[in-house]
Amino acid sequence: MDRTAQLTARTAERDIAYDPPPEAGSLHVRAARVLEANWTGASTVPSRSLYPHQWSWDSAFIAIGLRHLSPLRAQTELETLLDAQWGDGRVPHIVFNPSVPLDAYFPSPDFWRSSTAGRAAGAPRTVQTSGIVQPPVHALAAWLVHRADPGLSRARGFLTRMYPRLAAWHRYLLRRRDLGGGGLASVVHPWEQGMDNSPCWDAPLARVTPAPTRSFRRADLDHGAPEDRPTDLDYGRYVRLATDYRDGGYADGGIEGAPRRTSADRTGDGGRRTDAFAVEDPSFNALLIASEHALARIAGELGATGTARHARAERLTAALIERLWDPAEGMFFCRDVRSGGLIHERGVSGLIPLLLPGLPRDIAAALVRTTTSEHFGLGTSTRLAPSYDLLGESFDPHRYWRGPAWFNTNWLLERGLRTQGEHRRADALREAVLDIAQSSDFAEYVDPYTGAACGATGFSWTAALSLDLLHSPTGATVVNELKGGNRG
Ligand code: 9WN
Repeated sequence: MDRTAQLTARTAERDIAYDPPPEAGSLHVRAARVLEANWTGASTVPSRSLYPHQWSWDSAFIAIGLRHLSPLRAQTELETLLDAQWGDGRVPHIVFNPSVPLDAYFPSPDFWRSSTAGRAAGAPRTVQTSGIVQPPVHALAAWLVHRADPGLSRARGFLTRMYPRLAAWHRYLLRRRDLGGGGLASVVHPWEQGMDNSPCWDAPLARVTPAPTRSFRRADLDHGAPEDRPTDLDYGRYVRLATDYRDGGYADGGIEGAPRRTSADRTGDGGRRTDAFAVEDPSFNALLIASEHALARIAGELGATGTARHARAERLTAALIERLWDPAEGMFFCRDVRSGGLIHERGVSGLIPLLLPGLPRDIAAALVRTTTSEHFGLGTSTRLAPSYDLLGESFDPHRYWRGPAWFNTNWLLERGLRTQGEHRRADALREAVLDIAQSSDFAEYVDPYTGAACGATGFSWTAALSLDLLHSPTGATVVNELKGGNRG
């Protein structure tokens, strides 16, 4: 029996229904069907049409939902992803399925060439991956998955096997990606932050000379409406950045890495800059901090002390505030590491630090005000928070990450509002996620005013995170989960 067949058989044996069997047609049943349809035997694709491989932060969110259907499948999801980890600790943003045709998704494995271009960075030889990363939600997911069935987790040595890998992943981010020198991790490509086309990237991306449109073929437009997707100009820039990173052997220049060339370096191909894009993002770093708290809990479960990790998470929270908090605007902004300044675009990313247990009260209160202000309209003009400022010049209710509401960010905000004791607002947001996930047929994203579906339907994290909200007691907070306390 091959690995996939073994995993499928093991998973089938252990499928668990937590609650009394739900009625057919219920949210639980419909969400479970989406996840079943997108399951490949060892992991879950975000969408059968648009994203036919395994994506990193998608898998973490998917595992958080899957734990309510099958803790074994949830563990397997994370194990499959971390099996593709690179020697330098990075967890690649895509793990390619070799049975999917090359032209089904761009950029495909022959673009990234991980096993050759990534050799010096320790890319695996037997599995093809991308060379960039995505937000570190994995330790948080691993901890929540463990809590769903600690007996199974212990019997399988799940956390014992995950812990060193997750620790290496965080080490990579903190040592090799501290490009700004202030303690936070930088992203070197908009795809790394996960909110690919956010207006927050417009200024730093403007420095990047786009790859010619004729040099690549987009596969996303075969499945998605062009007006819902990034423009060709943005795609040209994404391709340029990824090509340059690959051609530099995916080398990083943090305190442990080889020195990176500065943005002034030229490659002599007509003005192309290397290393032009480096941004400290609030959501990416908040998720790293939440995951560092989770890693402390995992260490505790394994009989070690998590004190040093909790302390590091608190230090990172202080760095996040020092480098990215804008008290006048009442939210966090991205920092453009190359120009040195804050990027004054209001993206939903700047609200995600609500998730952090160590946030000072005044900052948490200001963030809640901004969430409900006319810029995001939560609970007034919108039921789900938009991905970008409703009043921003670049706002577009349908275009990728430039305004539509996404379910993963709204799940994070729901968890964040609860963490800050805002249960009434969190309850309303929970109801909205559950209603709109169903009415949109588990859309990838929706118009923030109407809830109309955009992008793909049957989207895995939409189904998974709805399941999580459906089954998590409303009184549970991430503080309890991350710093000790009741089960949530
Ligand atoms: C590039 C898979 C991914 C998500 C990202 C989302 C989108 C890919 C793309 O889809 O990105 O990674 O091709 O646009 O922006 O957050 O992980 O669902």
